[in-house]
Amino acid sequence: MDKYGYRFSFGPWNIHEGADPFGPAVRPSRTFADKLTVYKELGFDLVQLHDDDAVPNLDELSPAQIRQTARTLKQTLADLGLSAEFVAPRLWEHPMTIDGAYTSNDPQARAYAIERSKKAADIAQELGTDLMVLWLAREGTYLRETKDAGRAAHQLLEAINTLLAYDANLRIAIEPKPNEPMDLAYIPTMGHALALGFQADDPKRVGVLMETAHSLLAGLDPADEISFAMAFGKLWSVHLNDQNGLKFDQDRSFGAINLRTAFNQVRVLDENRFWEVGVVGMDVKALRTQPADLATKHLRNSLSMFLRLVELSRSLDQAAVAALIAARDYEELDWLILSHLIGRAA
Ligand code: 3MF
Ligand code: MG
Repeated sequence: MDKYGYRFSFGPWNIHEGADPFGPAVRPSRTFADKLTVYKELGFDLVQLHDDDAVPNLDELSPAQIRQTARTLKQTLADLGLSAEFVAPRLWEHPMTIDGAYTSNDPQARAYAIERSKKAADIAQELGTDLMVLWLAREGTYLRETKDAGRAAHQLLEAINTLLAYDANLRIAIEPKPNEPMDLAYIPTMGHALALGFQADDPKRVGVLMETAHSLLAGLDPADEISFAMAFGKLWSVHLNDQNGLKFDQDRSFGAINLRTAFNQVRVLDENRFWEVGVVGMDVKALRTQPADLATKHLRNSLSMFLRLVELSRSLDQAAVAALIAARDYEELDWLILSHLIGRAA
């Protein structure tokens, strides 16, 4: 925990080999165990996990074996002073999920997705976290005519209700994203995710995770997405990162591209006391050019940027801001904020 009470997390996928669609890995793989050793060094206390990060090859294991492996991991994490923030079912790599999971046209694929998600819930329970994150990767279409978006909404709702009934303590945070890997994703924004959650059988247990890059790809302001979810007590996690315009999902270090947007995300998180309700997750990737022994600096940079922006948010001259708002002198307010961000007097 930092001096402001925030706790930080990232996932093992955030230390990666640098492969992209046009080239292979450029850094050697680090084992999961090895990755776990860097968390504390970098100031992180919690680990975000896909179900198969926690329990490799879970499709080949019995429910009892899955639970046993998860229990062992819980101890491994505890020995390092770490705990799990959430478990996310990985519903986008298995052949059964090629054309969607909960919204696949194939009933067998839909059944696979539900069974797999139940296993993820078991893993979360064994790891001592009640939070499941649903990134709905392949729930969408490459071709609009292939699925019915209304039917898909009901299929997604049904899947969420099934999971809520399966585990009475489970909370589900939907992580919206408008595209990639699909051309058009269902549940592209916070608004879609919240609407779905409010329709669930137990709406209190459905919330959201806001990822900066995903909001930017949807053409939305990440700070407003945060505020909208927090207005209803629904923001349970974040994936802070950054994104340079409308292209592939870049997962750049937090604040590296849109510094003022980063400031505003931190400002609204801090004003709404996010440290009391959730963990600050970073979903960032090192640049492909980064040498292997220096390939955790994106995590360090993102966490340090968050803390520096908390400092800037709290040291903003609130009386001056209020006076400029009252005078409707927004140009002067613009200058005040920019000067504050670059550390100069207005
Ligand atoms: C994709 C993502 C994912 C999710 C992760 C946990 C691999 O754009 O952001 O990262 O964050 O699956 O939900
Ligand atoms: Mg993410």
